[in-house]
Amino acid sequence: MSGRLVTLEGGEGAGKSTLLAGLREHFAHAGIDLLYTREPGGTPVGEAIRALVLDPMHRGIAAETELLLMFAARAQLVREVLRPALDAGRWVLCDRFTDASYAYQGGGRGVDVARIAELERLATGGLKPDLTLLLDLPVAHGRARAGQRGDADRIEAERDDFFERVRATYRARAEAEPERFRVIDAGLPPERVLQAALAAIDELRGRDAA
Ligand code: Z5A
Repeated sequence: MSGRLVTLEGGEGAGKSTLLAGLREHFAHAGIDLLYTREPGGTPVGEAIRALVLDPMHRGIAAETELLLMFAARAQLVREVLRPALDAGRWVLCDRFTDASYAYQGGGRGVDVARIAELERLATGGLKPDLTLLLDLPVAHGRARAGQRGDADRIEAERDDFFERVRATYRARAEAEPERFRVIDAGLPPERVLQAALAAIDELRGRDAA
């Protein structure tokens, strides 16, 4: 049986890294094998693209260039990591996937959605997550949290209205595909966010077992 792809999405300061650390600890403790990876990145080529695209030095990157770089990293990740793992029956937890391109490059930068859909077909060959956990948080709250971290990357240096459009796009996608998305209130304490994420993953595992 094919494995399952679970993705994590959210705006700035939503707490993805914190949740991921909790999930990793939980599954390691339970002896459950999961493959963890991230976007942009997850392969040597993808990590090189990540360093390039997030570098605050590259202020002049066009929206289309940014989009193509995200999908270049994704095409490599799908072929080198995701497909082989899923075909081998493994479960994969991926920190961001194609929804991020719709939210950031589509919603944030205003790139035409039809263009993004074309690239999605090319880069992923139609691979969709089985479950997407969307950590949702008002922009001001998320930015206040992220601000405490310092060292903003190139995209984090965008203005509030950019992140409002990112959030609205994520929420609209979740509303359009309620069977795939679980929206989690990222304003809850970390342990409650972890509980909600585990409940959604358990539900998917339960469906497989049935
Ligand atoms: N990007 C794109 O544009 N297009 C694409 O197609 C893809 C990506 C795939 C890198 O993403 C950038 O790439 C991202 C989108 C773009 N740019 N931006 N912005 P990333 O996922 O690697 O980076 P990130 O967005 O900064 O995620 P992160 O590192 O996981 O950060 P976070 O969500 O802010 O998580 P955190 O570090 O766990 O939390 C931030 C702070 O809040 C920290 O001090 C925590 O202790 C605190 N925190 C966390 N959870 C809680 C709760 N529940 N309560 C209170 N405080 C909390």
